[in-house]
Amino acid sequence: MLVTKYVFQPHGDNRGQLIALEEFKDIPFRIKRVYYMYDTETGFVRGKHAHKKLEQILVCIHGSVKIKLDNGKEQKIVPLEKPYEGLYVANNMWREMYDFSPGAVLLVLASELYDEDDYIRDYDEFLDFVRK
Ligand code: T46
Repeated sequence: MLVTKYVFQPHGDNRGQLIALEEFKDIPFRIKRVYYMYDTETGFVRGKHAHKKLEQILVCIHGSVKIKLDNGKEQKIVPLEKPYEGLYVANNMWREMYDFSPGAVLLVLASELYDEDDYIRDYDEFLDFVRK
């Protein structure tokens, strides 16, 4: 299973670092939505679903988190712990986010607006969907 991690270019100087993300340049799709999660306690698992159409880039801009990706055939665990790294998550991919460090902030750049109909929240339904 191919895992695509982007390494973004920091614009650093003696004041610190700055990362800018532009659609179709740094991000391979039009960014229609940005959301982020914080205050997720270690021990909780988020996600546990797939999307039929949505593509995303996940960036842990503070702290660390682990992402489990599952395409129905293979699984990979990808640690995100650098604010300049972005994990591409394609459609038809089951994802789980866990092991959030205290204070972790996970930023998500999404190719679509929020649409509950795009979610597959049942794992067996996901397996049927990807095997069709
Ligand atoms: C994903 C992973 C990485 C909204 O109202 N608008 C939004 O854009 C989003 C993302 C969520 N919500 C509401 C829906 C729920 O009532 O926020 C609540 C929490 O959402 P959810 O339980 O889906 O959050 P996660 O962390 O399990 O999953 C989220 C995204 O939903 C999902 O698309 O890929 O992050």
